[in-house]
Amino acid sequence: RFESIPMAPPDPILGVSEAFKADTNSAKLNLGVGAYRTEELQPYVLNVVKKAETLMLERGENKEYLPIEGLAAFNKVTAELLFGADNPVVQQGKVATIQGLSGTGSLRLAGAFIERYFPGAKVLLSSPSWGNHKNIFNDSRVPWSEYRYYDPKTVGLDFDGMISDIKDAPEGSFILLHGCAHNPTGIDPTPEQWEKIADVIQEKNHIPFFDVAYQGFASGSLDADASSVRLFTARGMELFVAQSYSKNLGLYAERIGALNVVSSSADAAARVKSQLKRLARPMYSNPPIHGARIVANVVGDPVLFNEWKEEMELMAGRIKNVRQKLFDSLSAKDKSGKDWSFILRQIGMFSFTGLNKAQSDNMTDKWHVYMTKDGRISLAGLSLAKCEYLADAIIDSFHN
Ligand code: PLP
Ligand code: TYF
Repeated sequence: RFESIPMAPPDPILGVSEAFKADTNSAKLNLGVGAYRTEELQPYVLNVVKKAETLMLERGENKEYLPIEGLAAFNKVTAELLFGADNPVVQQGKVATIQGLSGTGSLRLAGAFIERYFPGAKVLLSSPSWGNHKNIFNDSRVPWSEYRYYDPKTVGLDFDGMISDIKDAPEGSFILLHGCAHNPTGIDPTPEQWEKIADVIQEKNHIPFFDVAYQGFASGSLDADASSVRLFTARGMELFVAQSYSKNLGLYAERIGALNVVSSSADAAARVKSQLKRLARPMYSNPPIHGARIVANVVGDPVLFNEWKEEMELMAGRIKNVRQKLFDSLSAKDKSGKDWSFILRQIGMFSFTGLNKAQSDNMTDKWHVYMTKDGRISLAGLSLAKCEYLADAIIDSFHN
């Protein structure tokens, strides 16, 4: 009976890492997955994470099941980190927070909630968006479509297109927004543009649905990177936020994140939370404890919290340095007169190079540079030492 099961295609992002591993060329570079590497291109475990884990061992904590909604201390600090501890929505108990299986699992839980309580409602995704968004809503049986976002002519935001598509969506749609450091383009709206986005969303009774996977990685400031979400809550809007600690605490494999639902009253928030628990129970029963404890210890402790901010600035700073060096190398080497300044305008872990599929294939086949076929490169996987090589590869591929 299993003979008829067809082979599934590999994940377009995680599949790149598989191909990279199989390549024996010593010049190879993995710029596929958005995972932070040191200048030596090694994975990095944050010092604050090690300290939190030492604390946990010393305390001799047990491995009992968590409640369905996760670790209470985690849920408290994660909502405060996102909205701000003094935010009225937090103070007034209007936020239902449930620990999720990192960003992905939190998005998926939101998908299940939308499917059950907003049947037929559409989710609008940016074009382009993180590839897994489509999979998540497909499997949740939530219809989705796209709004214009990236403008290849300016390598910038198609703001008018975005506004017009959000306006044209059926009333009461869920508008998925990247809270900061848009993946894959690295292009975020300005504060003024966020206000206008909030205006049309309110006009059309849409529901904002933020995906926050890079808090602290866009500007280097946790508060500044949450300003988009806070701007919407300040307007009293009901909304969703999926959070992830994969990148900013380097907890990729711990699968730690949260889904926050802001309601117009504490009563509604309690009911929403009860339904989220009901949805989570048959899917995974309850979430894992280790990452939740790490986050609770780091974010909930003023000393570790400050150390975390320093380490995050270090990570964000290293990415900014390779961004600058890559731009300098491209500008110096490329004789075609092409303007590479878009690289400096993009923020976060990625650069959207504008390389098309054939050119991206050339990067991999000829230069052993592994990247996604949409032309995205992860600068978090690049070192200063490799910038010149990468610039040669990009110039060759562009003019190929
Ligand atoms: N959302 C976006 C935009 C992402 O880039 C990612 C991946 O990093 C995620 C969500 C979810 O990642 P994770 O499930 O590891 O938290
Ligand atoms: O875009 C990225 O590289 C990250 C990592 O199924 C990622 O979001 C990629 C694919 C995936 C989970 C995480």
